[in-house]
Amino acid sequence: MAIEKTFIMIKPDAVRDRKIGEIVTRIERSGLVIERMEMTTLDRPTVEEHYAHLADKPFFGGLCDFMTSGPVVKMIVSGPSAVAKMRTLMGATNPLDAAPGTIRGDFAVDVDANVIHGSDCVENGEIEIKRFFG
Ligand code: RTP
Repeated sequence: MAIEKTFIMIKPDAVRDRKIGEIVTRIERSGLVIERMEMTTLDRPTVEEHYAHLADKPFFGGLCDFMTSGPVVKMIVSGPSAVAKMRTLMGATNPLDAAPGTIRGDFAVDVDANVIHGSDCVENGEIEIKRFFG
């Protein structure tokens, strides 16, 4: 299995709800490696760029408000098939569809505030790591 890097972000709702520790524990327990981790508050242009593929959606403004509403924890996570492994750990985008035992299944109830972001492919992971870590 190829060793990959993926970009992970604990969103402002989970930071506010003091879930950082539990989420980090799940990532480490999975066998993946946290290579970098930093708490920061995102600026709006960076969030708008990150979610540019959703710019025409009615929820885009609210999504950008939410993502800039407080600190996030950004990470570079690596390991065998790290992109898919993290997507499995995270669960479905909509917490109503996320299985119990997944991060969103256990900690999120609303698609507008769904606790965690993870890159959807290796190429986007590279772009996102550059965008958020420079
Ligand atoms: P993410 O980027 O946060 O990991 O989410 P994703 O790839 O699983 O899903 P994406 O389609 O890129 O959506 C990004 C974020 O937009 C919010 N969303 N809200 N109200 C809605 O119907 C809706 N749909 C998507 C979610 O917060 C989602 O994580």
